[in-house]
Amino acid sequence: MSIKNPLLGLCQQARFLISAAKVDQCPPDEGLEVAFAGRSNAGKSSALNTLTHASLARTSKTPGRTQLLNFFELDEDRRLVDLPGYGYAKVPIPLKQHWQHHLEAYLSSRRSLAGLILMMDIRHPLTDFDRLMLDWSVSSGMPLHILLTKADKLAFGAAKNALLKVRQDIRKTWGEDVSIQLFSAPKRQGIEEAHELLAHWLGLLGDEAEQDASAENA
Ligand SMILES: Nc1nc2c(ncn2[C@@H]2O[C@H](COP(=O)(O)OP(=O)(O)OP(=O)(O)O)[C@@H](O)[C@H]2O)c(=O)[nH]1
Ligand SMILES: [Mg+2]
Repeated sequence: MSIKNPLLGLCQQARFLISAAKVDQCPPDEGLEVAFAGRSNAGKSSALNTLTHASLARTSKTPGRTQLLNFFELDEDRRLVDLPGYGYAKVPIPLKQHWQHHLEAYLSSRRSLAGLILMMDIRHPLTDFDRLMLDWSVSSGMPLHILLTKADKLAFGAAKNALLKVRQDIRKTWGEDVSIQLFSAPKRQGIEEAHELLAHWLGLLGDEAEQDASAENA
């Protein structure tokens, strides 16, 4: 990218805002936010930390670590949200139902939600839960971008092939609007591509930023 992405500056000032166990504990539904979703252990918190160059979100070898919606503030009007991982079998059922209920309530009611980043472990893509998220996003017109995480676990060629295969499957079922890329937290792979997309969704680059600027000047 030739122009410096304005998101880089915002990442430097990113800070933890609040943990919400339910929708009514979320920060005011204003401005724009992008949420990180995916199966437990897919690497959501790691991706969020890698993309903000910070250790904001807690990561863990034990799936089911993130049990609340954790909000991180980039500036007054922009947030990132680490969502609870879905689909972890060892979590007691009432707790699982609690999360799923609140996750659904969040997804369906949050007006400031500008897009979803869906993390899928490159070795286990397109689980039933991923498919539900894709169905929901496409049917509700919510922009969705996929990070195929842990790409470092495969050799370069195998990772590329996995990307092509999953991309093809997604196009067939969910159409052209869902985008997908490789990502690795320890190798810091895929950061620039994800940053560019986040900056667009958060109104920092492209059409939205231009519209904002012209609205301010009007
Ligand atoms: N090799 C490798 N390991 C990763 C990568 N991303 C995450 N991990 C590891 O995978 C495990 C789970 O990562 P988290 O980021 O905590 O996963 P999560 O999706 O936030 O999990 P929950 O909060 O339980 O839903 C940790 O041990 C991470 O170190 C990656 O890109 N490569
Ligand atoms: Mg997590």
